[in-house]
Amino acid sequence: MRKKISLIGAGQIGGTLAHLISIKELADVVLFDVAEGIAKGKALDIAQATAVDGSDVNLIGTSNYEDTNNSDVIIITAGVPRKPGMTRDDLLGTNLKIIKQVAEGIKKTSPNAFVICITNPLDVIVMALQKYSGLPTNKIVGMAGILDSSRFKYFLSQELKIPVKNIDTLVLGGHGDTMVPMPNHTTANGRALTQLLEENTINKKSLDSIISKTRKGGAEIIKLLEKGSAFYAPAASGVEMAESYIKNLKKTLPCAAYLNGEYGVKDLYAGVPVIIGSKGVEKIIELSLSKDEKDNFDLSIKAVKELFSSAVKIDKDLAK
Ligand code: A3D
Repeated sequence: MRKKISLIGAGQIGGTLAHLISIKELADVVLFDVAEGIAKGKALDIAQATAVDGSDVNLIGTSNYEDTNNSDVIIITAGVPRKPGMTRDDLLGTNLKIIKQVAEGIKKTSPNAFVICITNPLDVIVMALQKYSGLPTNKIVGMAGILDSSRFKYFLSQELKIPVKNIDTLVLGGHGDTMVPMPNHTTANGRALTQLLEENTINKKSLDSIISKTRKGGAEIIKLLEKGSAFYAPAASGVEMAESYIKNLKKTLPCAAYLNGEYGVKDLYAGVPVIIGSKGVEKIIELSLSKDEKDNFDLSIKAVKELFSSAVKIDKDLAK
């Protein structure tokens, strides 16, 4: 039987997710949104595209949680995106309320689903989603690291003039201005970036500027779009996580996962490499970090913890 993916939020990312899932024939799709017309309209539009794409999946749009019953995967993008000049943290109050409603909806209808959250501010919202819904921590993850890594890869590929697929790298930590690109865990054409630095194929100044561009990658797009934030690369990243779960690919992917002592962090969601297979988050990979990387990672964790404290001040239910 075909799998079922429900997309909570049928906005820019939700619609793109639906089309990608349909093109890949990964699952039947339920597009859910409080704005029922948007969900229904996009489902109908993409369903008509299946005739051209040659894909065999069903799509429906709805504002009724019952239609998402027994989903295999749920991807959440419900919430407001940033406007030019805003930080992700500015979205906290509004998106926290929305995520509480979503948690109520999905825990009743799909308690066994693998849930991928994309709504910002990512690490704190995914943590709140887990607390509100009570679903197991290995079944709730946040998407950010794949996107941040894809930005780092893209900027490096432009600088080194090699195809993006020949670059392997990771961005860890929280999905905010303190995210941690990892030059020491980066290879280009199979060669360590540290080595390329030593032989001056890339210089320190260019690398620092690439790291800064990666951290500001989302803001650059928001400024250009004027309305809304990035959605193609975020959707592609969400689909990679869903596919690894549905097909039990056991890929190692950087995701916001629940840490229970790993990396010296307890009871917090943050970006680390994890293996995603049919059991959800099957393993957290603990990399050895250099002093610099560890210092930056700790700084990023501190920022996530501080924002979670602000969330608890907004809603005392999160203190439980
Ligand atoms: P947008 O196009 O505005 O879509 C959001 C949708 O959520 C809208 O259609 C709303 O009607 C809907 N919505 C609002 N409240 C509810 C609710 N209670 N239940 C169901 N649906 C609701 O935004 P978008 O798709 O561009 O972005 C969605 C979220 O993803 C935002 O919070 C962004 O900041 C975030 N985002 C995260 C990343 C990461 O890497 C983590 C990247 C890009 C965007």
